[in-house]
Amino acid sequence: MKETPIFLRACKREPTEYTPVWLMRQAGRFLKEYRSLRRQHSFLTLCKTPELATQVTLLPIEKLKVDAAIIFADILLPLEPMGIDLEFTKGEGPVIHNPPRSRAEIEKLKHIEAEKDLPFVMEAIKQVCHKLTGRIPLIGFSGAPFTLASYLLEGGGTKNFIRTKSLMYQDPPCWHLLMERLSEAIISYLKAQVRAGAAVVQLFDSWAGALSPQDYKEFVFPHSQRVFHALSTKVPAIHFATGTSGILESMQEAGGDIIGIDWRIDLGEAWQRLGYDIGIQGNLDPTALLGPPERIESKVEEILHAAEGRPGHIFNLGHGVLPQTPEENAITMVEAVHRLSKDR
Ligand code: 1CP
Repeated sequence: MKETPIFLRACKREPTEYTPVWLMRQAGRFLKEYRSLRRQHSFLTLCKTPELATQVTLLPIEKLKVDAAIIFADILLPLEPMGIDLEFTKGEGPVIHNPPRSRAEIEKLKHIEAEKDLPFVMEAIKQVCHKLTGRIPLIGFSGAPFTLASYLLEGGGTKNFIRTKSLMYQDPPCWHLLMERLSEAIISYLKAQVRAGAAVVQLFDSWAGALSPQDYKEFVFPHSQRVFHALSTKVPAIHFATGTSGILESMQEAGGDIIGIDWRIDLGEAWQRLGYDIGIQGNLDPTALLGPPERIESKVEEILHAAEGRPGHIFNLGHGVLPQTPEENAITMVEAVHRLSKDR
């Protein structure tokens, strides 16, 4: 019988010989081969061509020696079959051309069936799993309701969440309706990814830390909780956000087997607050990978020290790897995590 991969054992908080590690956005823009593929194909073409998405997913695996793969896709993909006109523009990131501006437009958002509406993602997952042959697990993912709602309402990325928070405060029933629609789509999308072979899922609530603790509880928590309830017991789930200091316990209550945190909070402190019957993922500042190898190594050591060798720590950056990151520095980080955690 094949041994369970170390990453999955850590998800269950079983002791492992070393701390497993992966990098958020590891399959993207910081890799030379990715940039060269992007000169030939648009981002959406890469996502919608399973052979290409498979190739990109596998790029970092051998190169970085990470302990998990993450399917090459984007959190915004499920918005398209909901009726959203989505474009990825050069240098500016995602643009939504028809953000809903009224209750009627929110009501018009289509219900999706992920296998039918996003078949290319499921096909890519199958192909990746076939190639990985169970050596390391594949992580499926989705945006969380709040983070998706923010892109949808703002028409792209945002600093101040003006339209998002305005809807929340001005028309709570309409806000909750939007969050319900998004939650349904997310549940369908994540369940389909698990059926296709994803062994772990991560819910990216990247911008949930922009909310007050009270607003998180009232406007976000019930919807994220519904998503985790719908998934529970199938595969381990990672619940990630940035700026989580004010919402950490609420995130935990909403769900997830592992809580993903960024570098703005000490990992040891965060884990103590959560209690040790839940796993933790994080939390190196991605900017640290721009520094010299000695600094990377000492930062890795700091985080391993904060985790105190407890089972259930998954090493990661606190947010996505920056496009400017030299590949060799990411390799240095992964190697340091493996070596230094073995020695502990
Ligand atoms: O490892 C990987 O790269 C896997 C695939 C992946 C993932 C997990 C991509 C590819 N996107 C994501 C998640 C994602 N997308 C998040 C959550 C993680 C995070 O907070 O960073 C978010 C917020 C997005 C939205 C998005 N898509 C942005 C950010 C915009 C903003 O507000 O700043 C951008 C720039 C994209 C486009 C995108 N997605 C992925 C790639 C490789 C790219 C760049 C496209 C290109 O090649 O030009």
